[in-house]
Amino acid sequence: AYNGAAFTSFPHDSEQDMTQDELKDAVAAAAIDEIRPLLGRDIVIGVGTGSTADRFIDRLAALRGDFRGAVASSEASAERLKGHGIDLFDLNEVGTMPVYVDGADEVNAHLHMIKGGGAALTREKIVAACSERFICIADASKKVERLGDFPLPVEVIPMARSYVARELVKLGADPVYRQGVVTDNGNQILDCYEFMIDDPVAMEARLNAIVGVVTNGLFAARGADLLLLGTDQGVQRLT
Ligand code: ABF
Repeated sequence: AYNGAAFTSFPHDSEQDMTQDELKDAVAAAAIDEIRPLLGRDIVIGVGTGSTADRFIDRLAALRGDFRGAVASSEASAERLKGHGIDLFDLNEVGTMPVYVDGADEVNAHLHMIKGGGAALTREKIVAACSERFICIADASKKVERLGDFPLPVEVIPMARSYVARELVKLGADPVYRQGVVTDNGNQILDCYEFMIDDPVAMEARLNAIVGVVTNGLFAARGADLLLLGTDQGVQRLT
């Protein structure tokens, strides 16, 4: 539910709408404020993937000395973190982390998300599972009533691709093979078009049960704990 009390206004001309990039910057900055109290010399944080997460990574650089390092949810984010001199850790060395910050492709009022537009869904779901709090950062265009306008990505073992696609058709989806994309785990992606999702928790489990599916892009069983949503009126804080 929207927590109306927690709303940060932007110091900008209200006559002028902010660009999507400005909204992404605003939520990245808000996420830095949110995690600052959690940081400490022994703290490792989870860091996500995508253009919004990139802005968070760039701002994290200024806090480099205040925490131990990060676990990245993709090779791309790992490179960016490294470029800022932030130490990277293997998740197996770290255990549970206090917080994971990442973007989303769609998010609903329950803070269920569709993720994986950038093909990093499997590592994102693993890092999220190992984090006490998931902070989702997104511009207002990502907020939806019902998940599914954004094609739901499903990561599959390559030899199972056609089988999984047939199973997805039975569920009502129109799966399309994302040509030329190999995930960080060496797998392939099917994007489910025409697939509006009424019960994200049930559908996440249903898709996970298809043999050959590695991960699906529904983050509902473990959704976000906090959504920082960039709007023209300010950053909304939804829990
Ligand atoms: C990651 O990056 C993904 O799960 C999602 O697909 C994407 C969002 O990217 P952006 O912030 O560029 O819209 O969070």
